[in-house]
Amino acid sequence: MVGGRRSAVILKNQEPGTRNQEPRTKYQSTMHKMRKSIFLSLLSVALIFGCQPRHGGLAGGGAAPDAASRVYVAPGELDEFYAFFSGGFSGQLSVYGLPSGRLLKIIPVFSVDGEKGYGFNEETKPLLETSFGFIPWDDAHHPQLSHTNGIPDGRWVFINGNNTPRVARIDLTTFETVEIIEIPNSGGNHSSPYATENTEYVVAGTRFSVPFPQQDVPISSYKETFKGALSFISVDPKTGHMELAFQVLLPAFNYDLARAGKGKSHGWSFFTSYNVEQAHTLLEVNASQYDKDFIAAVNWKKAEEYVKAGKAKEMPASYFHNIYDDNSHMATSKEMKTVKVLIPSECPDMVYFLPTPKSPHGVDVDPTGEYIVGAGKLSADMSVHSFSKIIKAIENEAFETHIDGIPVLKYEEIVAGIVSSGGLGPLHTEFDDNGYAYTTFFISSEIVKWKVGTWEVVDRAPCYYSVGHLMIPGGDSKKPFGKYMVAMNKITKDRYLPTGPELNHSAQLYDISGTKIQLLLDFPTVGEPHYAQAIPAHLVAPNSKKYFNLEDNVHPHVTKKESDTRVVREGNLVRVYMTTIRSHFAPDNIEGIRVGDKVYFHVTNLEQDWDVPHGFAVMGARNAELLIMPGQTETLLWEPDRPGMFPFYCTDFCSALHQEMQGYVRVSPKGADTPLKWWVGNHE
Ligand code: K7E
Ligand code: CUA
Repeated sequence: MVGGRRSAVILKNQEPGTRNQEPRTKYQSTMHKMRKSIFLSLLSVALIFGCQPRHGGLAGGGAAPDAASRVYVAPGELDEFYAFFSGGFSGQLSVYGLPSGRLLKIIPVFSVDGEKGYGFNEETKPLLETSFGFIPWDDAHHPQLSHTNGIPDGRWVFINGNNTPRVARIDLTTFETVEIIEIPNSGGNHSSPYATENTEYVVAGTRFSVPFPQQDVPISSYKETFKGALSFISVDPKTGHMELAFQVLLPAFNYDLARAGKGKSHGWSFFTSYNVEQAHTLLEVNASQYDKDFIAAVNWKKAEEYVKAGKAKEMPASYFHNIYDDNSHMATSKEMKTVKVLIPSECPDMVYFLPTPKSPHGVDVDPTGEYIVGAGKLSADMSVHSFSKIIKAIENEAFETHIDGIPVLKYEEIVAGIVSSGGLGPLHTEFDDNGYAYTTFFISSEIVKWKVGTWEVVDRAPCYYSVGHLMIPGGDSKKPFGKYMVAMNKITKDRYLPTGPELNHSAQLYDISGTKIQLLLDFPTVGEPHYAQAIPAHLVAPNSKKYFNLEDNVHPHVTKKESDTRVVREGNLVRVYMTTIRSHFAPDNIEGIRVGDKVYFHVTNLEQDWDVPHGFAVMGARNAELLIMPGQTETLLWEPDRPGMFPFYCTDFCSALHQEMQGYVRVSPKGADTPLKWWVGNHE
C-alpha cells in the first residue's frame, strides 16, 4: 500500500466513495500539467465532491442483479479457484475459494501462530531464525505462484517478508511453509518475490536503500554510502530449494515493485523505483520533485554470464537459510556468510533505467511480454513501455545520460503508448485472456479496463473503497485464466457490520467475462491482503496430501508404535516419547517430573487417515499447543515451575471420546526422589 498501513496522505480526510463521474472529468483537463501541490489541492476538492457513504451504495451495494447465483457454491460443491491472499501485517497467507469467497485455510509463514503451534513447537522454530535471532512476526505483501513456461504450475507459492527482509516458499501439496531465506544488504523487501518465466529466480529488491555494507554512518551521507540491492534467488526446479544467487548493486533509490519479463522479454526483470531524488527525510514532498523516476530493467541472463565469468565480488554477509523437511518434520537453519555482488558499472549491458512518470508503484508486464506498464502514483496518465523499442534504443544507444554507469534510455524512444485513464492514483495492473488490462486507482477508488495496444479505456468499475492491488487468476502470466477479478481494498467503512475501530479489509469479486465489469461479492480478508494470486483448483487439488506416511517419518524422536512409548531422563532434561490415536495418549500418566526440568513432549500422531489431527496442551505451558497431523511428530517444550498435578489434553475434537483424551503429569519439588514412571491403562 502506498505510504504504509493507514498513512497515505490521501487517506487522512478521505470519505469513501470518492468516485463519482462529475469531478473526474474536471480532473482530466488539468491533471497532465499539474505538479505535486496542485495535485494535492485538487485532491481535497475531490474529497469534498466525493459522495458520502451510503448504506448499500448503489442499489444492492453495486452488485449485479443475479450476483448471488453466480457466486453460490452449493453445499458439497467445490470452488473453481484457489486464491492465495497475503496477510500484510498478519505475516501469513490465507487461502480462499473463488467464487464463493470461503476462507479455506490460514497458512502461517512469517508470524507465529498459536492455533497451529507454528513458531512455538521445536520443529518450526528454526524457520523463523534470522541473523537478528528468532523473529516472530513480519509484514507479508506479495504471493507469487511458481510458473512453468510463464503459466502457474500449482507447485509452490512464494511470499516476501517486508520488515526483516525474507522470502518464503509454501508447498502446495501440504499448504505449509517449507523454506525461508533472509536477504542481506536489504531494508524492506518490497519488490519481491515476482518469479521469472520458469521460476528460475524469485527476486527481492530493497525498498529502503541502506549503507553497503551495513555500517554506522551519518544519515546525511545517504548519497555516498547508501545503495539499493536487487537480489536474485535461484529456485531448484526439482526441490524448490532457494539460494541467493547474486545481488545487483544499484543507486540508492527506493525499489518498490517488480515483474519478470516473459515471452520476448524473458530473461529480464523490471523493478520500479521512486525517490530518484535520493531524499532521506519527508519523502512525501522531497521524493516527489522530479517528473520522472525509473523502472530498472535488469538483464538477468547477462548477469548470469557475468557471475559465470567471475565478475561478481564475493562479499561477506550474514543471512539465514531455513528449510523444513517433510520426512523429518523438522526445520533446520543455516547461517550463510557470503554473497556474490555485481556492480553495473563493471558489467555493461546488464542494467538500464527506463524513465517513467511519476513515483511509479506497480510495474506489470502484459501476457506477450512486449508491454511494460508503469503506474505513476502521482501521474494522471500511465506510460506503457515497449520491450522492442527498449531493445532498439539500447542498440542505437539512445541514452539521455548515465547514472553510476547505468544508461538512462530516452523516454520518447521507449514509450509505446499512454493510457489516459481519467483515474487518480494508479497502482497496479493485471491482464485478462482477451487482450485487456485492468488498472487500480487508489484515489478515485476504481478499476479501469483498457485495451492493450490501443490504450483506449473501455470500462470502469467503482471499488468500495480505495483499492490497492487487484488480482485476475493467472493475470500476471502468459495465459491469464480470466473470468474473475478481485479488488483488494484498503478501506472498509460501511461495507460490513461495524466491529469497533478496526474492520477487516474488504475484497471484492467481479465478473470480467463480459464486456462490462460486474460486481459479484464482498468478502472480508485477514490482515491486509496487499496482493493475491489465484489458480484453477484442478492444478492443485489432486496433489494435496491427505496425511504423512508414518513409515516415512524419520524424526529423531519419532515413536511409531504405542509399545515404544517411554519417558527418558538425561539429567534435567526429560524426553516424553508419546503417541496419539483416537482417543488416548500413550502414556497418559507420568510421574517423577521435577520442578526445574526441561520436559520435551515428542508427540507422534499414529493416525493414517485424512483430517484427523490431534492436539496437545499442558497446563502452564508458556508457548502454545501442538496440532499434530496424521503421521507427524511435533515437540512441545514444557518447564514446570511448581509442584502439583498437571492435566494435559487433546485440543482438537477428534472423536466421540475426544473429551476423554486427557492425562496427568505429576510434578515433584526440585531434588525429590519420586521415581520416574509412566503408563497407559493398567500396565504400569
Ligand atoms: Cu500494498 Cu504491492 Cu505492498 Cu501496492 S503494495 S497496494
Ligand atoms: Cu484427539 Cu481430540
